[in-house]
Amino acid sequence: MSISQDTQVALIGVPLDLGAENLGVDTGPKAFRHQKIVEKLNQVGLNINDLGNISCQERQDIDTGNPSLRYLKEIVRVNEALADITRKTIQANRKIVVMGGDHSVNLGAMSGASVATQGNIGLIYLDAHGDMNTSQTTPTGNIHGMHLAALLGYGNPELVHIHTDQIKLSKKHLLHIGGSDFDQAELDFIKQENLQTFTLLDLLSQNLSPLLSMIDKLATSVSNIWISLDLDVIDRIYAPGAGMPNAKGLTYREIATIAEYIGKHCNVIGIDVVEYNPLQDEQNKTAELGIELIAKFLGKNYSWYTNYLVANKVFRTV
Ligand SMILES: [Mn+2]
Repeated sequence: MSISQDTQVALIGVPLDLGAENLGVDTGPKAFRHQKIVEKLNQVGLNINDLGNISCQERQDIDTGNPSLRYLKEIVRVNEALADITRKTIQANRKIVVMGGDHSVNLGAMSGASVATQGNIGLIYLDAHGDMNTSQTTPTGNIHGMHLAALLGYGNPELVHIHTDQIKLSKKHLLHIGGSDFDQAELDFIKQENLQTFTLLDLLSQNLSPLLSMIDKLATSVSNIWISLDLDVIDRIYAPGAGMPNAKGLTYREIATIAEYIGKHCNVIGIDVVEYNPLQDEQNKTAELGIELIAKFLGKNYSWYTNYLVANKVFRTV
């Protein structure tokens, strides 16, 4: 038996684009691997076990189904598979990183994590959008705008009941960060449910201090934290390869600082990084930033120096 200080982390790709209309996000996992996600995360002290991808059907091969819940059947099937893998990984005392795919993969990942931790879990959700519509309020029928409501117990029963019938996330244990484009129905839902949000306006008017207190409070009310990072929360200058590039997103300085703080103050057991669209990326910089933020959320330091070592094949010997 070998003794290792490294954190054991499973890595899984979910090349699903049926929850969105941004063609290209299905190639996210392949592009992350091309950018050497496994080697780079290993280099900073994470022991990565790449489990490969969950296979997803192509939209031209299946029916759209209900226009208010587009591609529901396949999205449910993929998320059931992801929930199962996520639950087993966490039950085996490993962490898990999920590469999307569109944001609807958060539903299966969080559902599996919630069951594995018996609901003792908080969700830190970084996104310019709310993703809190239901089939009644959705303007598009795209499920990547509904799964967060489903985790809280609202909306289509098949989405709410992924993996088990129980509600996966207590509303007290959600912290939504970076919102700037909520739909009216989402604003009403946030108010009605008294959900915790820290919007772009909060950030610009109050700086980071109130957010750090909110993170600390969440980290003391639950034992485990899941991170869901929609790359569109970051400004398009730094993350051009987001499904919906954002002209008023967080700066590198802001997102890197938030990720470092969370990594040092929370027990992060899993992360999904979603809506990465390599077709819109510039010199892979969005993928590179995604890899850096995963390392930071998991409490590791990640710098240009690490990249230098990898680029020059200076791997650590055990
Ligand atoms: Mn999203």
